[in-house]
Amino acid sequence: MCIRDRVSCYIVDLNITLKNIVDSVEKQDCFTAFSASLTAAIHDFEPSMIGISALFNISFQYIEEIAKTAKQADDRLLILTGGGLPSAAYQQVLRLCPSVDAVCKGEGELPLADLVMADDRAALLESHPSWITRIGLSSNKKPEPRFIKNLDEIPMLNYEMIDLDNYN
Ligand code: B12
Repeated sequence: MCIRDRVSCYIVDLNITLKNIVDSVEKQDCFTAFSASLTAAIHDFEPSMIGISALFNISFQYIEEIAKTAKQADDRLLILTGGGLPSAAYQQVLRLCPSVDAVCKGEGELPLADLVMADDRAALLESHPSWITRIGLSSNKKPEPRFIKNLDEIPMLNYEMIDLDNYN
């Protein structure tokens, strides 16, 4: 079975939620607004996994808040994180963000595809070289990135998943 038949995705871009707060005259706490955006999307889309992308160190404070909100909306959700920050600081993320289930080290395309296609996702997270969980951390696992050598293998982005008017 092809990955596209197995999975459907939904993007919640919290930068847009943040931009809406900044643009609005009514000042609102950003954590409250992030929680509202995310909870509405979870109830509407009913995902089985959530991936949180964190590029910069300054994003650290948001990871657990977002993960906790997601778990509160549906405690069966598998909460994943990846990006520059979790890749570099996977130990701190797993120790300090109790609502996060697993961290991906490095490029996400292949590890995420392997996870989505796995029959036993919990087992895959333990056996896969690029994923790390608290169990892996306790056994001193060192996650390794997996690179796509031929970048032309990556399909074009599906721009229909976002509203381009929100971007410049
Ligand atoms: C493009 C870029 C920018 C752009 C766009 C930033 C943006 N907001 O998107 C611009 C020019 C605006 C920018 C600005 C800044 N940047 Co900059 N930027 C980069 C750069 C060159 C590439 C990032 C990128 O888009 N890569 C391509 C994407 C596809 O890769 P990726 O995000 O890593 O995602 C892959 C994996 O990480 C993983 N992944 C990501 N998320 C997830 C989630 C899950 C669930 C999974 C499984 C996997 C996964 O899969 C993805 C695909 O393989 C990096 C250096 C680098 N080589 O990474 C620096 C970098 C991220 N920037 C950096 C910095 C410091 C900044 C600034 C703070 C600089 C400043 N003083 O103003 C500002 C911050 C602006 C802001 N608030 O956004 C630092 C961050 C350091 C740190 N430890 O925090 C970096 C690492 C450069 C460096 N070495 O100093 N930046």
